[in-house]
Amino acid sequence: MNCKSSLEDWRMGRVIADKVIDDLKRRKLVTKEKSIWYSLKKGPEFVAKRKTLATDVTREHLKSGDWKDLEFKDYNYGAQGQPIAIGYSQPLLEVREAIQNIFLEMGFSEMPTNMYVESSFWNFDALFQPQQHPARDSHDTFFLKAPATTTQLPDDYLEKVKQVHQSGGHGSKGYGYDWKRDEAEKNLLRTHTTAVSTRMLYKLAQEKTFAPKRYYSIDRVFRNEAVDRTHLAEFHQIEGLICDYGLTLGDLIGVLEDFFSRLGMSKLRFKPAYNPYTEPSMEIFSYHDGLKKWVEIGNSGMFRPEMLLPMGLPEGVNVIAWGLSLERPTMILYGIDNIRDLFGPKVDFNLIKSSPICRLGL
Ligand code: FB9
Repeated sequence: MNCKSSLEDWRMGRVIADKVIDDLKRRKLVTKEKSIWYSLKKGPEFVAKRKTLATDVTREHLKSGDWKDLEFKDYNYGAQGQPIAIGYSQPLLEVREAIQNIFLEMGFSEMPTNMYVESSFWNFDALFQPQQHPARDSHDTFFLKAPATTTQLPDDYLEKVKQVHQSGGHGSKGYGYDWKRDEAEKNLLRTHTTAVSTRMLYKLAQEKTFAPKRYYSIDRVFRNEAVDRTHLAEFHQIEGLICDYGLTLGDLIGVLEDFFSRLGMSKLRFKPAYNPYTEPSMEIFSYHDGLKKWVEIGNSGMFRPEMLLPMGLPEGVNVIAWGLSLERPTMILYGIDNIRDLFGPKVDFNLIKSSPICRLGL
């Protein structure tokens, strides 16, 4: 079959065998081209001049009276309303409010945490944290260049703190090192809101008659730490403390069970831990059904007598306290994997807009 006759066939619209086409293609005499054709024809609604459907009865329509022969567009009851420009609360503030309400329901009052800059004295020394403790060097702590030091430390109390560090007292032998005032006067960005707890307990000790107290704080703390998926150089610390006669470790465990059950965490485990300012100390773990694992949810302990007695708190008064972060529960509750998506310059606003109301304890 020669190509002239087959092309003729094609022109006449006769079917050409595939084999022939393949042959012609192999000899590059023809190429296959796909073309799509549409035929347009009038639809049922076709009109020469489209009538615009009115969507509103306007003043002009009423005045001109032409509203009588207007055709109105059907109501689209499914139409979304204009998005209302409302504010959105940062997930962190949502969870902060929920946890604040738990503290208030449990009879706690908030400590004033509006001072990010603190002296080493209230942040470390008053907590019986020795001056050569690793957390006190610039690898872990942001020290201030200006004002580099503070001048407002209560001298008599400072003397007592010096004594207890150098030679102990109240049954403690202290650390036996040469305590330096200028080290305590160094200003820093507070590394924990426990610095505020110290100030509040000292103030409480100055009152004529001792009254039991329940305090809480939720605010920013700063640590010169390596930034990673769950850690930034600053985070929000949540802290609770109860100050009263004869408080025991059992009371601490009891109040932790109560507090965390209101956060929806019931199965708790406690692991002995160490903090310079509490003895005994415990890390707190909770079994998280969603994550199917035990999660470390905080730290806790009983403030040492070497911290409380120099303040002037009466013998027999104990202080139980615990702490956790605000970012960790918020990340888990909102399913946020990287802390930088939750806090800081890289937060994606749509996450804030799309984040549902925080429901704790469910
Ligand atoms: O928040 C932490 N974990 C956490 C808390 C809640 C949570 O909720 C989920 C919804 C279910 C999940 C996780 N942590 C404390 C534990 C860890 O994340 C830990 O690795 C990191 N910690 C921070 C400090 O990091 C350097 C969290 C932060 C922390 C640790 C200790 C304290 C406060 C914050 C404290 C304290 C304390 C101890 C004794 C007396 C007074 C205060």
